[in-house]
Amino acid sequence: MTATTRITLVQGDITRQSVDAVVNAANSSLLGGGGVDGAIHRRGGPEILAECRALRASRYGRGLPTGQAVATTAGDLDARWVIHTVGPVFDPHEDRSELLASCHRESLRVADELGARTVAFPAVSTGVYGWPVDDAARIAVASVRATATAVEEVRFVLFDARAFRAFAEQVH
Ligand code: AR6
Repeated sequence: MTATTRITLVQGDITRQSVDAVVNAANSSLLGGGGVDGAIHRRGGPEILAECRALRASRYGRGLPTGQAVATTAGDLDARWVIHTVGPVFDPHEDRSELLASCHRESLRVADELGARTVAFPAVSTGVYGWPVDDAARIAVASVRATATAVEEVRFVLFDARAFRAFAEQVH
């Protein structure tokens, strides 16, 4: 982040946020799934999936690699773009934290390319992908702090109180 970047925290539903860009905790297929991915596609409507399919057909025939990020329209969400990133599956036997940091760095890089000034992130990898939320919060916040970006607000939107507390520990 830079001197003009603020990190804010909200407990709630990321699909209800008014921001320039919403980050999606996607999978490599870019074709949807459960969790926050399912919620974004449900509320955002079919335009998002249509652009994801086009990305698979053009740039990402083998899928979006873990740790990378790519943008589509935000469809019916109150946002301009969805930035899809693929978090690593947690593995207690292998340190994949650099890939989780990369998700945040790359999402902010894409946000800068788009000119997004407010970006909402979910707690990437902490659901289906099994990452312990305290550790994920530490990595996510450190990665944002270490990334030079023109984004003015990085808003972590945490679904439950447990995740909110984990992020609050890191930010305050
Ligand atoms: N708003 C904010 N956070 C949410 C919402 C929401 N509407 N819904 C869930 N969360 P997950 P992952 C939280 O499983 O672990 C998908 O099937 C949730 O409580 O969505 O990165 C993809 O297609 C958790 O804290 O993402 C992939 O296959 C966090 O979002 C896979 O899951 C992330 O949980 C990705 O797994």
